[in-house]
Amino acid sequence: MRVFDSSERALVTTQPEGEARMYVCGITPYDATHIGHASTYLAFDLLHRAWLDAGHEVFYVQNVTDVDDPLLERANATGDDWRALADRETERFKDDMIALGVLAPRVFMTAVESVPLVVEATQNLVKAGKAYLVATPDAQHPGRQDVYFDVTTDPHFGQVAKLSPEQMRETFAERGGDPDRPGKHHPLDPLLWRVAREGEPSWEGETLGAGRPGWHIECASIALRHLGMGFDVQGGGDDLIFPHHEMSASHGQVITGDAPFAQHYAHAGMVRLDGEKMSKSKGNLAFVSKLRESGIDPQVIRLAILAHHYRTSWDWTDENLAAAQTRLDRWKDALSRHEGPDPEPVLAAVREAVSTDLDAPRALAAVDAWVDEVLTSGGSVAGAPGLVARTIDALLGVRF
Ligand code: 5CA
Ligand code: ZN
Repeated sequence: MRVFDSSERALVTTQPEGEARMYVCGITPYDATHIGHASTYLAFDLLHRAWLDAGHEVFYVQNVTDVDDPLLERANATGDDWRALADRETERFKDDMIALGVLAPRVFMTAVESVPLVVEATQNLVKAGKAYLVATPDAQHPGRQDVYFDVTTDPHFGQVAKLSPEQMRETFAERGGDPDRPGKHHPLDPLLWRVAREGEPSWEGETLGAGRPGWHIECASIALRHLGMGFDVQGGGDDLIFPHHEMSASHGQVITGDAPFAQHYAHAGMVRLDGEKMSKSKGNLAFVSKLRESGIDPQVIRLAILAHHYRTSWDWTDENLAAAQTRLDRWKDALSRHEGPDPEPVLAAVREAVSTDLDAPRALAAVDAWVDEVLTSGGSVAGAPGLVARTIDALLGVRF
C-alpha cells in the first residue's frame, strides 16, 4: 500500500507490522457534516479497505472534538446547550458515515472522554518541566493559570510540516494559535489546558485546576492511549498539517521520549464550494444529510466524491452528482447481468489503483471500461458481474 507522505513529500510504502494502526482527526460537531469532511473520511476509508484487502487487521481510531471554542461559540449564538448540539451533530455524522458506506473506526473517542488522559499527560509535562503556567487575564479569578507546552523541548519539532519559522508563525496565528499571548515562552507554544472561565464548561483537573483540554493534546492523548507511538498513518485534511499534526506529534514525542509519533502523515485536499474552501466558519457548505434528505442516493454522493483524487482540491457542483448518478446507473445495469468480460483484469486494476496513493478516479475508470464492454458487447464469462460487484464493494465501498 503506497500513500503520499506530506512530511516526506513523497510516495511511501506503508509497512504495518501485522495490524495496521491509523488515527484520523475527527469532526468538531457544531454543524452537520459537509462534503469536505466526507471527502476526507472517504479517502481514509479507501486506505482502511486497501489494508484489509492486503490481509491486515486495521486498528482505526478517530476522535470527536466535542468541546472547543467554535462549538461553544455556536451554542452561545443559537442559545443551544453545547452538549446537546455536540451530541446531535455527532449522531448525524455517524448516520452520514454509515449511509456513505464508511467502515467504522474501532475506537471513536470524544474530547470530553479524553479529559482524564489529558489531565494526566499535562501534569506529567509540567512536572518534567516541558510545560508551564501562564496567568489568565481573568480579573474575577486572579491566580488562575492556563498550561502551555514548550515546543523547544522537542528536538523533532518541525519535522512533520517542515515549514520555515515565518511560515509556522503565520499559519499558527491563522489556525487557532495565539503567538502573541503575553507570558508565553515561545510564540508557537500551544495550549494544553485551559483553566475554567466563567460560563464555560470545565472538568476536574487535579493539580491543574478545573478546565478543559487544548486541541492538540486531545488527539495526542487519544492516539497514544489506543495506538501507541509509531503508528502507521496519521490522517486528516491538509488544513491540519500545521499546527495540529505538528503539535500532536510533538506532544507524543515529548511525553514518551520516543519518535516518531506516526510513521507517515497523509492528508486530503480541501473541497471547495464556489471557489472557496468549504468551511463551517465561512458557511459555504453542502451538507451530506441535506443531500440525503433531498432523496439523493448516498452511493451517488460517494461516487461523486471518489471521482476526484483525494489529494486534489476541487469544487463541489451539482454536475458532480449528475455524473455520479449516470455512472451508478450504468454500473447497476452491467452488474445485474449474468455474464460479462473477464473480471480478473478489473479486479487487478482497481487493486492497483487504490493501493497506489488511493487513486479512486483511476479505479472508477477501470470499472467504467469493463461496464462499457458489458453494455456494448456483452461478454461470456459466467459470474463476472458478481466478482466485479464484490471488488467494487470491498475496495471502493459501493454496494449493489
Ligand atoms: N476536530 C478537528 C480535528 S481533531 C477538526 O478539524 N474538525 S473539523 O470538523 O473542522 O474537520 C473534520 C475533518 O475534515 C478534518 O480532518 C479536516 O481536515 C477535514 N476537513 C475540513 N474541511 C474540509 C474541506 N473543505 N475539505 C476536505 N476536508 C476538510
Ligand atoms: Zn485532531
